[in-house]
Amino acid sequence: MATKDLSQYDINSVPSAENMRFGVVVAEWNFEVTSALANGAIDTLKKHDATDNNIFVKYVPGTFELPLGGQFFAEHENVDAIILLGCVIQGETRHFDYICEAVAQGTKDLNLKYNKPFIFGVLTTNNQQQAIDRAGGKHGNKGDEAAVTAIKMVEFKKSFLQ
Ligand code: DLZ
Repeated sequence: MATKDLSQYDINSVPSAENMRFGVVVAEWNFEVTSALANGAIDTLKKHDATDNNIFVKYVPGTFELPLGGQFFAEHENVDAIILLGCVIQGETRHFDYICEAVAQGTKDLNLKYNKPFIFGVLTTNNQQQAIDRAGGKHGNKGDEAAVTAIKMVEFKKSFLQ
């Protein structure tokens, strides 16, 4: 996975997602950015053979709500991985720190609680331009990266169950 361009990866290193089922939770805050992340993630899942029938997209108000949205998916939908997409932009107060800390810890906790991949597709940037650059701009799309990570982690889990 590249660090400069979030969309650059070895296409042959990604297994087929033909029989995998994915939840995608998208934060509505900074929707110009998060909708681009979602488009990138969905396009990438499909590029690797996931079907529309196996991709379930839902929206939550903000990034803070992503872990709970992911938990609902784990409890009520038969999915192999859940991709959480958000964008937190630094403001004048410490709100940024609290949201970033909560969503990162919350996502980690979900992975371990459900023994299932919950992918951290959250941009945490100093300004809007940095976010746009990473949501289909000059640094690629973190949604693509999140989708590739989801597929790889589902395959990784499967390798222990065979
Ligand atoms: C309140 C807030 C602020 C200030 N900034 C962001 C942001 O940059 N990105 C984001 O996704 N959400 C933001 N929110 C909303 C919180 O995530 C959350 O929805 C509210 O605090 C309600 O729980």
